[in-house]
Amino acid sequence: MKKAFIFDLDGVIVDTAKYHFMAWQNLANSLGISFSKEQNEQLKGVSRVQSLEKILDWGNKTISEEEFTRLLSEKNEEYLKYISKMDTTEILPDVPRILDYLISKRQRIALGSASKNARAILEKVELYTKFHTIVDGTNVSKAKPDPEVFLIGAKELEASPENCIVFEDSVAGIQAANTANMISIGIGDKEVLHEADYIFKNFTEITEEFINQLVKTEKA
Ligand code: B16
Ligand code: MG
Repeated sequence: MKKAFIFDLDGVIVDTAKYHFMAWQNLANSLGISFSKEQNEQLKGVSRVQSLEKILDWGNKTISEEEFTRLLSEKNEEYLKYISKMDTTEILPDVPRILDYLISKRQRIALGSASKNARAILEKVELYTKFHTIVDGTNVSKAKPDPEVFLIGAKELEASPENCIVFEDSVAGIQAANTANMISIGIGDKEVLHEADYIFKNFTEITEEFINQLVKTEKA
């Protein structure tokens, strides 16, 4: 029974939401649209294109296709400037402990992220080599809550969906894992992520015993 452990990136491995926020806020302000931290929450796990669509919608703004493409690349350029300064100190608590424990137990590990910058971020925080496969925004055509990103990860790790365990911080990501019939583990607020099979505030709460139990369990 081959297991696969699939990790989301933003909000699970690193907190890049703050950088997305700064870049989207500058873009929104340049268009005369106000953009709050609460609205940024709604962009977690959402693709770049859909994020801009939402911001324009909130500001009641219509723009040309050309302008849309230009704004997308402007936002990404600013975001890339922020992530170019990232280092290992930005890894969320106990993520390396869990990854190293899984590796010591010969478990297979995938990244399942909506971000097209996932590979660059993993390189910056020196975690790239911990993953057997990386599925990101460059590999998928359908965004979470569609399960495509996790199903590709499962296929690449040769595990059936019921033998996959997904770590996610977004509601859309938990729904994607559940739709795929995978075990979903919410990282964050239990009120927000109540649809998950298990919920933890962060990885410091996850014990080796719990991981051992996951290695043995199959989704009913
Ligand atoms: P990019 P995840 C997501 O990452 C972010 O949560 C979301 O806010 C962002 O818009 C999306 O990646 C696309 O990112 O602009 O870098 O392609 O949580 O799926 O790891
Ligand atoms: Mg996320």
